[in-house]
Amino acid sequence: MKIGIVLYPTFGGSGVVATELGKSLAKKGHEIHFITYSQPVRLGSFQENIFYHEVRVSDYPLFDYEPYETVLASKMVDVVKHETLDILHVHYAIPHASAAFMAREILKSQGILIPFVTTLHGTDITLVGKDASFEPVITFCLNESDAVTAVSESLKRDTYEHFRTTREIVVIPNFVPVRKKRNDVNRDVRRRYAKDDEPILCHISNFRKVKRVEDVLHIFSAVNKKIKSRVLLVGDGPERYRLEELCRELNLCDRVKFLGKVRDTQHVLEISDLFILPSETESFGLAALEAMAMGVPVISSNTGGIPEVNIDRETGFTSNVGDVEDMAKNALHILKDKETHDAFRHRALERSQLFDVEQIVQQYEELYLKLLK
Ligand code: GMT
Repeated sequence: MKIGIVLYPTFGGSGVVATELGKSLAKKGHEIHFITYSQPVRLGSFQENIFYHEVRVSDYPLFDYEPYETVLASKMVDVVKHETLDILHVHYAIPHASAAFMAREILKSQGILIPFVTTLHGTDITLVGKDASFEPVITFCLNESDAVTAVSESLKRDTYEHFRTTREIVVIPNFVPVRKKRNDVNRDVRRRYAKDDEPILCHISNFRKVKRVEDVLHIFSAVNKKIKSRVLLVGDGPERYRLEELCRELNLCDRVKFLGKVRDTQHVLEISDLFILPSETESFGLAALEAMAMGVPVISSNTGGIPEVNIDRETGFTSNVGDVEDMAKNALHILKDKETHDAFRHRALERSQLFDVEQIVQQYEELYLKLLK
């Protein structure tokens, strides 16, 4: 098949999922055309069957806001026509599904029929979706998509709760490349961040308020009082300055490392002992799944789709949002001895295998084929 994938190209989970999906489909022989405004972060170097079409919005002096959605729709029309695509798969309802709707209708008027699949990732539904001004557009796009998928059961429920749609929503969870066993830890690399007997806690996000990264520091502070440890914070975003301030207030600067944005997070996870995800809301929690796939147990909140990924007392622990005391207690429980830690590591790795990229990508393939029939 020739598949157009429209995505946000950033470090965010939806961009990662869309890019990894395209890469896997390309390896299976499909021709993949990424359509977005800059090179997707996880795309990497030259790969067979992969093409990237950049959407360029000119700076018109007349407009206060660049008409990205319109330019994107025109680009989709162009790529579908000239690359003879079979299907479009857009990640995020706004503005990608509305642009896809426009493109599909333009193409229809020219005698070209192409279906589009919309995948919901969360923020469009749970946060932006609650902003009433977007509701009519999102509802319309859901109803007009040829198929709608959501990355968790929780997101599917939220969508039905907030939007007046009767459209069937198929849950296709996010995925990871799975491993049978943990990668060997590069001791030299690890020693740059911690002594051998100091556990490394890790958090990866875009440092938005919804991620509650301050909680990570409070949890770490409590853990560090009992077991001398370190924390690696990966990512960047609006909360970064506040977090740096908090480190100073808690007197933890020498134990907290801000690594900034990291493209290939698996190397950080390789040397980590515990992953912390205390989010206010999370439709899935891809970062937690990526940690589990590296054999890193997860301490998380129990919100949204996280409990579909991180199983309480099995692959880590889940607590109420904001209950940093409970999260710290649970972290200490996992780290209390090697045997307990290894058991959690093992179960985290094992559970991640249910989200095997090979199997999940096949579900998308089957969905495309069904629509093309
Ligand atoms: O979490 C973010 O801020 C990024 C956001 C995105 O759109 O890239 O992530 C959403 O999609 C991910 C991939 O499906 C999910 O794993 C995240 O849970 C979801 N984020 C939220 O729901 C807040």
